[in-house]
This record gives sequence, structure tokens and C-alpha cells, in this order.
Amino acid sequence: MLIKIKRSWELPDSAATDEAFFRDRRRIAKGLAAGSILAAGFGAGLTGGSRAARAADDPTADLYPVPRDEGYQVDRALSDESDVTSYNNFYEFGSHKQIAEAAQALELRPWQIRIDGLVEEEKTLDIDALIRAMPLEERVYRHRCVEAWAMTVPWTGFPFAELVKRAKPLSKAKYIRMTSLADEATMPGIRAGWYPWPYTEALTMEEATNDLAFLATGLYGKPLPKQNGAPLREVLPWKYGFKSIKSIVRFTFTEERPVGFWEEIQKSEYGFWANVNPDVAHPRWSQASERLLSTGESVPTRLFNGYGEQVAHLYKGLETEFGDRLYR
Ligand SMILES: Nc1nc2c(c(=O)[nH]1)N[C@H]1C(S)=C(S)[C@@H](COP(=O)(O)O)O[C@H]1N2
Ligand SMILES: [Mo]
Repeated sequence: MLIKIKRSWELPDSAATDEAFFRDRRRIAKGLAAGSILAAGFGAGLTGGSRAARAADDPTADLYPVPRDEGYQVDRALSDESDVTSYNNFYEFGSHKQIAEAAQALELRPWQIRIDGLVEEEKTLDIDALIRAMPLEERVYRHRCVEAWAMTVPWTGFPFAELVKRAKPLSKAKYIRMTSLADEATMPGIRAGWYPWPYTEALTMEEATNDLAFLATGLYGKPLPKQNGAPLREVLPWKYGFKSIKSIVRFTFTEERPVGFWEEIQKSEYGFWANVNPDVAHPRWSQASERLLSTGESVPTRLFNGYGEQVAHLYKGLETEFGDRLYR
């Protein structure tokens, strides 16, 4: 069993806020003030309230809702919030869709994000300072799971490129690997499973800095629910859903292409690229159509999930090298 208990991002040198990372002084001041109030609140909660009561108080809740960027509208109706928050894939809490209740055990604070590997300076960031420093916006995106269900969701978050810029990667960095929290105490999937935890995913620097690549902190104008990958998850709308890794604790810049969780489990079914393509079947089912959450309607799947104009250029010429591996 491959279980990772030690969290390598929990370093003694972890500073609450890294000023060099957050250049905007005004935002830093706001973040720190809120942080101190939060610290006081947590202290009171520990002696008084239940864990559930404390979890309900998201320290970034005051930031929501944020204005929608109308440049990212799509031509189909939003899925119902109640479906998006109750039909989930989050294997850390179970290998079925009804994990929302179990996921409430996830402890969201304190939460730190480790940035390491091929960067000018490795860092550990406090999630609240990070979220407050980023330019938040709302984007409506299509989501297509490799299992052939799909949804349409208004995410709140910030461009992945904003994080990459501040991380100051070295020129030899070619890929970014992301790692989810793997906490035996709160995640039954990790205690019970033989999966290669922690969940990891990776993408190229060009993909991560593409305009569509998004890091979500919220959904439907509120902080991200735990079951949807709070406090920080990736959203890559042109790729199958398993690439959109949840509850991220670490971003590692690398020269070698990392092998993700699903690729390690079954390479022939879940490849590194995993770009949505209706013409390349999964070895066990067709990818030609998808079933929409909420309406149950079946609609044709689109190449790059309908985002070809923005991302097709990233894969020019790679067909000869990777063939249909680009699409599963
Ligand atoms: N850490 C982690 N991230 C994950 C998963 C997971 O099991 N664990 N499942 C993936 C899959 S297969 C999909 S379709 C989406 C589902 O996101 P949702 O539950 O918010 O709809 O999360 C992705 N990110
Ligand atoms: Mo998925």
C-alpha cells in the first residue's frame, strides 16, 4: 500500500505570509488583518463550539460573490447547484458519487500551499493570504468527466497563470505537478484503499499558463464546498475531469513529466494529456456523447470540450508523437 502520511509541505520554516510572493501591499494588509481576526475566532471555537460549527465559518466568505467575467459564458444552462454539490468524484472520501457528507470531515484551516521544485525560491503560503492576494473572478465553464457525465458550473477563482508568475519558475521547469491533501485521519478512502495516494496531477507550463486554466476557490458565488475540493482546486475545462485536482496542498515545478494518480492506476485509460475528444473512445466506452447533470439530457461531446479555439494550438504537431494518447 502506498500511503503518504508525512506532509512534506509542513515545514518548520513555513511563514504565514510571504511578502515577496504577494506584491500588492494593500491586499497584504487586508489579508493579514482578516488573518488575525480569524486566529482569535479559531481560539474561541476550540474551547467552545463543535468542529462542524467552526468549519462553517469560512474565513474568506466575505469575498463572495465576485463579478462574473462574461468572456467565459457557455451556450447551455447552468447545472443545479444542489446536483453539483451532491454528485461528486472525490476518491479520498469513497469511490462512489455520494461522498458529500463524508467530505465534511475535511479540515480546511489551517491550510498551507507548498510551492517547490524548480522555482527561484521554495515557499509555503497560507491559503487565506493567497486567496486574498489573487484577482478573483467568476467564470462559467463546461465540465466533462471521463465517465461521460457533464455539468456547467460558475466557478470563482483566479487564473493559474497568476500563481505561476508569482512562483517564479526557473527556465528549465517544463511541468507542474499538483498534490492533494492525503489525511488518513479524515479521509476514509486513504485508510481503506490500495490507491497510489496522494492524488496528484500534472500539466505542462504552456497548459498551466493558458488563459483557460483556472484555480477555483468558490462555486455559485460562495466559497468552494468541501466535496468540490475546497479550499483550492484546479479547473481545466478542455480536459477530462480527473485532471481537475481537488484540495491542493502543493505545486511542484519539474523538468520531467510527472505520472498522475489515474495514469499510474491505468495508463491505457487515463493518460497524461486527457484532452476531451468525442472521436477517441475510452477502451471500455464511447466518448461521443455526454449526460448532463440536472436535466439528464444526452448531448454530443465536443473536441476539447468546445474550447478548441483557445487550446488547440497547444497540441499542434504532437499527434505524430502521441497519437490518440492526447485524448485519453
Ligand atoms: N483529489 C481528487 N481530485 C479529484 C478527484 C478525486 O477523486 N480526488 N476526482 C476528479 C474527477 S474524476 C472529477 S470528474 C472531478 C469532479 O469534481 P466535482 O466533484 O466537483 O464535480 O474532480 C476531479 N478531482
Ligand atoms: Mo471524472
